[in-house]
Amino acid sequence: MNSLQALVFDVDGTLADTESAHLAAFNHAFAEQGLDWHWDEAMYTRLLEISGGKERMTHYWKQVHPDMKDIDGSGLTDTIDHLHALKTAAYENAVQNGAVALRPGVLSLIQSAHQQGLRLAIATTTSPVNIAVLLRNAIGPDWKDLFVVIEDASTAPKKKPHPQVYVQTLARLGLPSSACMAIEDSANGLRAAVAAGLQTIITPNQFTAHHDFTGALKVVPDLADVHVEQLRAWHQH
Ligand code: XBP
Ligand code: MG
Repeated sequence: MNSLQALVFDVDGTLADTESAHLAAFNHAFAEQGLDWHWDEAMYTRLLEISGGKERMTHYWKQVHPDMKDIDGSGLTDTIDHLHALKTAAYENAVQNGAVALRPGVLSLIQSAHQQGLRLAIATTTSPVNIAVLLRNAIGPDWKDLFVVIEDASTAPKKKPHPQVYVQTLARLGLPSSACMAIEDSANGLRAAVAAGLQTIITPNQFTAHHDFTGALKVVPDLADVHVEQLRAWHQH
């Protein structure tokens, strides 16, 4: 029973290098709202230590503009919600127009794992629309047929490194953590998956290469040469 039965994929930074597109969308939303906020890559690399776009913007607001109580009369929460809606629309538009491609090896691993009967799940802190636009574009309109469980910001409000999204994914899979493996890109993601008892493969990217991946089962540059057989061999049960 403890042989490998399921793969649980993170989205941003793992399925695709999406964070540059997220960064552009945040800046677009700030400009659209008439704010003089602008996040550069160095700042965004630090801000990515906060999972969740709304949480990230709230953190920035409180850290950098603590004196600013609200914008055009609506309070902090309403303003953040409005900014996040603008950002998500901008991100969706960019991905729809081809701004992001899946990382090397991701599609072939998903397809071969599915063909070999492994159950596939998604455990992410991003918003559902972001998953849909990415995978509809990359896989096609029936992309959801490949995943038996999807847990995201709408179902798991406690963001990584909190393990909630992985704990809920395992519960819905109906499998022990020992029969599953997580694939992640960041320290927050690794901590969340390990806290839920999952062996975790890390594929770093430009925003997370400097992170501490202690506790990872393996750290590999990408999934280009990682096939199901390799994951089964690495899986310690
Ligand atoms: C990465 C995140 C998300 C994205 C932005 O999610 O932390 O917040 O940076 O997306 P993942 P939202 O768990 O897939 O690595 O603005 O929708 O949060
Ligand atoms: Mg990620």
